[in-house]
Amino acid sequence: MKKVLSPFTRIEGHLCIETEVRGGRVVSARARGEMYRGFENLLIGRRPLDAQRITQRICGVCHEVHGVASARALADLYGLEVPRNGLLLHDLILALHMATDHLLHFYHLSLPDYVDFGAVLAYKGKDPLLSAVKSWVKNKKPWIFTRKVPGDYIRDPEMALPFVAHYLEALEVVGSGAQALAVLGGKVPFSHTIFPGGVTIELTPEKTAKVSEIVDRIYRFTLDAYLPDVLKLSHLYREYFRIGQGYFNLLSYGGFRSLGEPLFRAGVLIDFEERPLEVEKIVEHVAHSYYEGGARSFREGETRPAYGKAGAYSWIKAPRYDGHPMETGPLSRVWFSNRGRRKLLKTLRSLGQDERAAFSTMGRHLARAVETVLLLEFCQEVLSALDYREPTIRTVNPEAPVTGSGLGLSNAARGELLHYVEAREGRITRYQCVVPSTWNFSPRDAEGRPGPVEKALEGCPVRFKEGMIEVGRVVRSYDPCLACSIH
Ligand code: NFE
Ligand code: MG
Repeated sequence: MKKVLSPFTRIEGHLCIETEVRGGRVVSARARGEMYRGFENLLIGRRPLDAQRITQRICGVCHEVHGVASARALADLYGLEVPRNGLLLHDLILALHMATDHLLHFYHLSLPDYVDFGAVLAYKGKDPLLSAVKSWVKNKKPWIFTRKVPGDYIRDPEMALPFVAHYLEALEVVGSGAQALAVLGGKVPFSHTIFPGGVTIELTPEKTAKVSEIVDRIYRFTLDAYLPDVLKLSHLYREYFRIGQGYFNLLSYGGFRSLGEPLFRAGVLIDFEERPLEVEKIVEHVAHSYYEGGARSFREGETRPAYGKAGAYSWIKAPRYDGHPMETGPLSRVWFSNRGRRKLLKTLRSLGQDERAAFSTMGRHLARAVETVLLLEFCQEVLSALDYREPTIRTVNPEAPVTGSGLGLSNAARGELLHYVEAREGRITRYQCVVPSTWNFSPRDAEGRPGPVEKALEGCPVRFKEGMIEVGRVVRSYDPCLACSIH
């Protein structure tokens, strides 16, 4: 029986999940990116500095991450030495964005898969916010609270209400993260201050105090609410440590090096075996994607749309590392951080799970929460390492007739992000992005191997046929961004 989820909701962008279901399980799946945008092509012929403005528009969720990845590629192209404050600020913007985004993903995009928010109707306490939401739900019957696809939700009000309260509080916490990012980035969305040579900000104690206060607030919420809530969910839905297991392949570029020792190491895991990262092994296939041409290294990458191409079913390309489909995300970075991995494995053991359980629906949620703690502690350290007397940026002449290439290996909430630029006499001649959701949501490659999410869906139980809640939970554990994946 063929079952299709489209449009796939509570994600960014246009995703269709097609499944073949037999005997109550998914036997095969296809992830389809349903839109084309063409950022790589519209950059050709422009001045290189335009790229870190324009690529931020790839996504309304993770604009800063494209700004920083592009800035890194351009710094490499111009041969720029970024001053220490600039490196610290790039990392700070990235870490703060990622931590905030993880909260949004857990509370606002994922939790409605597990908790019946209609439980708020049973609220009898005096909390003004919950009481206000209760009467809103009672009077207006908003569908997000009253209509759900069938599923095994947490319905007992005593269990559900603390989740609802944190969902509401998280709206404010995430908003405060955006305020801090606006202090550092000039505005949100689409930062004005990120440049290849650093960040155009006048550092003042008032600004860093404001950002510190917000980071501390997000950190407290993470320790008091987010981590305990993920643990609670892990207890209640422990079968999801076996559902949604993929390839046991992970990709980490490493990152957050501005304080010296990197927060995450670079490396790859293939069939559970660790190897050093060799970036030249990254190749993008298009056999099942709507593009002309064959498999190409990002250095020779091209993007020639061919809608309707025989055998193709997605606008997402299929990146492979040494031929392997790779999962990337908080799990891949935490795996390559000694402190992060220890924390993750210790938590898994306390839940009676082994290390393979990390590669699962619930394992991804847990890794994301662990990463949030690491990122916020990193932000706190960076804030005290900034030096008000030193420059934050080294400028570059926007009209310099630069010729050459630049590579930016960077991080994003959903995984590892690569920007690559080539220029001739001050004009871009090639621009290629290999994006986290492109890795995770890739279609089959030239050898017919499914992408990571397609693979993770194989074997997924389908007890609730209408809406396929289990499939939704597996897919959302990767925090899909389709706008990014098709760029
Ligand atoms: Ni549009 Fe983004 C990038 C992806 S990660 S959300 O890069 O995939 O936050
Ligand atoms: Mg690309």
